[in-house]
Amino acid sequence: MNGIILSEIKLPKPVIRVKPFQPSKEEEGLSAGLHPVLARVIAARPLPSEVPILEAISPRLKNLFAPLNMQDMDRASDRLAQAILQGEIIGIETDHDCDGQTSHAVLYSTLVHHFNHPEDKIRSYIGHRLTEGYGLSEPVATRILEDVKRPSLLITADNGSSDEPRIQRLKEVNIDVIVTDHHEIPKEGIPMSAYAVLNPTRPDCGYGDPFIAGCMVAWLLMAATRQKLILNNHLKSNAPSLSNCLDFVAVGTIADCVSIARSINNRAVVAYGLRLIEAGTRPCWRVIMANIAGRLSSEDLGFKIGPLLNSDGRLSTAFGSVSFLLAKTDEEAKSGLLALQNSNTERKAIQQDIVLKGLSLAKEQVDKGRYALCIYLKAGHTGVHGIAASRIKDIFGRPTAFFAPKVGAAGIISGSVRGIEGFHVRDALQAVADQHPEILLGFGGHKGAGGLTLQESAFETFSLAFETACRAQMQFTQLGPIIWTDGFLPVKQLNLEMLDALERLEPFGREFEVPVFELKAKVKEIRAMGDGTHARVQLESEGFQMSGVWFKFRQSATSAMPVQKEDAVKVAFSLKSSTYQNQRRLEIHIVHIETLT
Ligand SMILES: [Mn+2]
Repeated sequence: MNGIILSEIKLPKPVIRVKPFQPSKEEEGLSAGLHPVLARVIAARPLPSEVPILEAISPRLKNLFAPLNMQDMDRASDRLAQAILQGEIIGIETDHDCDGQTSHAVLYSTLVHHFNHPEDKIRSYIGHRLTEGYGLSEPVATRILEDVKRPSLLITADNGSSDEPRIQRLKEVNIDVIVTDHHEIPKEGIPMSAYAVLNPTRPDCGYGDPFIAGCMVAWLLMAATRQKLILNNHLKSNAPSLSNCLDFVAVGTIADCVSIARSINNRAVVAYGLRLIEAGTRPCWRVIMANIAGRLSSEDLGFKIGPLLNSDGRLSTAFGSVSFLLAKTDEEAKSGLLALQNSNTERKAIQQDIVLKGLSLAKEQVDKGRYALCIYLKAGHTGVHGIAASRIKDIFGRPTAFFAPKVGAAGIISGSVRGIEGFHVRDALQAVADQHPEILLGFGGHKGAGGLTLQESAFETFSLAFETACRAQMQFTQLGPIIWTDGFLPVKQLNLEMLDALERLEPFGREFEVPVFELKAKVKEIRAMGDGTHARVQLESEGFQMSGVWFKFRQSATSAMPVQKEDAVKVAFSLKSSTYQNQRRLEIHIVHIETLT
């Protein structure tokens, strides 16, 4: 299978479809004075209905929900304040992904810079992805127990809700554990041995927003603790607010793919954090901004900064990323960035190889009529199978599980699952577990994504059970790749004013995607550029001529042209701008072109 090239695999062609929208929301937007195009865009995104529309689009920090409404927050922040006042050794435990890294940075920098806790009284623990797995695992718990400077208080972030047995081990030697997490509570309930469990998905949680990321839960703990430390006179009443740490929260929130529509908290912190990053408030942002031209967008967080930080945790521990985020000087940040760029390049090469191999296996399953795709590569890499699952899910428009051997555990494989619109990953895994309790060694996740471990010998059984679970859920779901759009945009509205108006809807992210529009046109010319996988396309529509850029329009420079001159087509596109000789110009970015017959 080595050496296979993408162009040998005939991939399904995406179809362009108008995303469903709520006419009543469109009305509300129009009455609030929104431009008709914006009102229509908003109506196709699930903003919370109880908040006035303009406030939901652009919430302020003062709209953030109060931390103390979270179940256990009072108890957790009292305990943390006590540990600070008494100079206890405090441990921070997080995963290696971007949400974990930024959570780590929030906790660490707040303890040191806001609460003046001595750095030698903070212990950092990050699970090694390949050898220690996710969460507060046995190896991580053992490391904590054997630490020469053992903490008396441990804060987990972005994990811990499913780690009762390890938390119990720590409790036995009087380590208090404050769990801060946003993953769904397991069937068995919250970890009873924890000192406190902060998790907005707890059924008894009064916070009111289950969509926040792990780094935001960690930030809320610190915000509540700040209030306690002011009451205790450890901090002055005018001590700086923790809003200057929302840069970290913004990055973790976007990278963790939580909803940017359903949560005004997420919208507010991402919008605020973006401006901190853009202003270069830390050495790490200053060196990153040197590589980004113009205004920083939420897409930059999602496609540039997130993957860069994540690459470190994929291949080793994530200490490199966390140290980069916390770098004290620009020099330190520069060398950190270089190391991250190298591991990102390595990650991309490994990923490309694995996606290619996975594609051909996936294609065989699609040809057999499978709804769900289950791929196991013996030579896979658990560090990138999440991204691989995501790519293959997009290409075939089907739920995808991607497996590789678990490092250091003979006969065990671990998998990442990614779902499509209208599908719940964790529910599907739960259905498999209910039907075959013996085969799943462990699993977790939420609606869009999940992970699991299996005996290698159970792979076939899992594939069939997962297929059954998917079919049960997706009776009415359309399979195959779909490009969702916000409807037709008249050619005369293709201008910079329109783009400026659309940019006021920032931040974009999951469930609040960058608007994509459609138009009908005739292809006047298509010309490959760059490495031959990008094209410039001349179009004619409603008597106007226009030109657009179509990135990755074909799999390789030798693949056939997907459209021909004079074809009547439907174009899905988004609006961007570029600056040339100080002149800002509108750019049409083509997402897909469908030939009309
Ligand atoms: Mn997370």
